[in-house]
Amino acid sequence: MADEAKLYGVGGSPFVCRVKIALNLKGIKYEFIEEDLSNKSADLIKYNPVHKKVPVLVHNGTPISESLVIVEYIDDSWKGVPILPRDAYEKAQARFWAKVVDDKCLPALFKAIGSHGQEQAVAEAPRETT
Ligand SMILES: N[C@@H](CCC(=O)N[C@@H](CS)C(=O)NCC(=O)O)C(=O)O
Repeated sequence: MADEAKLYGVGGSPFVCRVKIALNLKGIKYEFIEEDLSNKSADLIKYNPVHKKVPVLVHNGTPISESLVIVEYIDDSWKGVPILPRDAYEKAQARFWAKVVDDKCLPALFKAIGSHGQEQAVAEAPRETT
């Protein structure tokens, strides 16, 4: 049976983009289904009932949610260019830095982009982390 892959996403999302890069690195053909996040589809809610967020990859009818989980799933399920290191320590490091990006970098970026005036100046200013 040929693999069927569908990606539910939106344009401009770094989380969706991450999954598209993984799919492209592996050379996987997939159907992209554009979601309207102000009017989420019944499929999105069915496939990701916990968070109701994109991206969701549906592989042969089975849904996988959360971009980093999806990237690992793609790496484990398809041969070709490896995405994550095979060495356990190096893989742990890669997961650590991916989590830093999600927990620290992206929220700061979204705040800087989504605010104005003084709030934006504060969000953009470099600061010490403790
Ligand atoms: N931790 C999630 C974040 C996904 C996420 O925040 N997706 C946004 C689009 S960029 C979304 O679906 N938002 C809809 C909502 O919050 O209701 C992941 O890595 O997949």
